[in-house]
Amino acid sequence: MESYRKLDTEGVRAWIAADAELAALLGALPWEVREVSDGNLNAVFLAGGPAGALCVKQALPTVRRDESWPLPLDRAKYEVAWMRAVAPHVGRAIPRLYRFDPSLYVIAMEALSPHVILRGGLIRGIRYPHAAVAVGRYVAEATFATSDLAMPFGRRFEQMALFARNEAILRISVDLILNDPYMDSPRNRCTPGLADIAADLRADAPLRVAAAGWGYRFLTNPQALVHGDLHSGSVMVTETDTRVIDGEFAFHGPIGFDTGAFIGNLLLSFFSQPGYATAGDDRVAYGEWVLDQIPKFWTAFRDRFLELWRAGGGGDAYRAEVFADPAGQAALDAARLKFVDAIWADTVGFAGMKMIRRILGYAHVADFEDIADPELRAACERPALQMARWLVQNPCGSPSGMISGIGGVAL
Ligand code: SR1
Ligand code: MG
Repeated sequence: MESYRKLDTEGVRAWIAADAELAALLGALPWEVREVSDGNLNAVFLAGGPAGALCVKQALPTVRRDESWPLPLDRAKYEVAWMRAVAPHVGRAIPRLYRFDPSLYVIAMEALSPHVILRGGLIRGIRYPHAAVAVGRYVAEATFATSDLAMPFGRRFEQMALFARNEAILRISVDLILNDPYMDSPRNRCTPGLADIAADLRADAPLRVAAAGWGYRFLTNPQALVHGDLHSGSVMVTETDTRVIDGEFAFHGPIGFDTGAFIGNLLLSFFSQPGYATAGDDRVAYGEWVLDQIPKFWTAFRDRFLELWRAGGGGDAYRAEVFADPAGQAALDAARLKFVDAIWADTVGFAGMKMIRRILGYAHVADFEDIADPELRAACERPALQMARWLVQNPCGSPSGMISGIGGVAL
């Protein structure tokens, strides 16, 4: 901590120059370094030279937009641990890690260019034909490999213990997702036109019990190493390439927490679309395209997860030797299908939880925040909240059932 200092663009330039390998990646001077910080927590810079580019990310000692909220710097260490844990299993689905500096809490990684943040593309109404499938495959590969289906329990328990020490960051999820939205917390805020529905939701005891159930599941079901913050701001895309970034919230938790985060954020995007309607484009067709990504994402996740499991795991759960006979194999396959059905149920519940926290809690999403007219914003957020309340309490059905459920929400 003593040697820590916040880097500015000059500091980043000097930090790279002091590392011959990183400097060689950029090539001869001059280098362009610019700050592109966008998320809630970290400073991010892009450095480019004649030979290549780098992304340099530094953990800040407070929430980036709220310096009164301190945060431990060592969350960068857990992001690096996440990258190292999943990289062997997910191919190029995450950026390549080049360096971690544990004194400045700086990570140097592959610069993704010309990628943009998926959330920004969804706000602008751009179609990314491969993104949902790529993210679905990413979740399947990362979580299968770090579950008891693929990892011997000794290694998994060690990994679980490592990520469990990222306590301050997990505390953010526990507070901001699982609890704050369901009570009066000074951190909560919402669009003024939603005060009635916010009060109604906080008075809804069955909803609060259902939400607490998802909180309990988050805390007590360490199925695999999950990303922990897999919203559309944690995905970078081009038309043909998709990468998952920002694993600092990773922990061993329910797989449905990741699948639910992604689907919940697709739903938020869908409900925000009327906020971007123009005379020439009512955004209805685009909204339908966004909804179509839900079954694509889920099917890609489910198929890849089952494919990996059927190919053999190597973990201590559901060991192949126990099911070598034909009856055993048939029973095991039925168990696999039940297993992914249970992940779907978690997906539905956590999708709802993620939606509620982004409308009534501390950290909102640009999908809604960029709608300047508060009345129009409230009109978009209201049905999203209604849908989310339903999802939290009805964790069943199928992706197509989820989409037809939108018809039951007053749009
Ligand atoms: C105080 S941080 C709030 C949120 O930012 C991160 O991106 C996570 O989503 C976290 O919950
Ligand atoms: Mg993030």
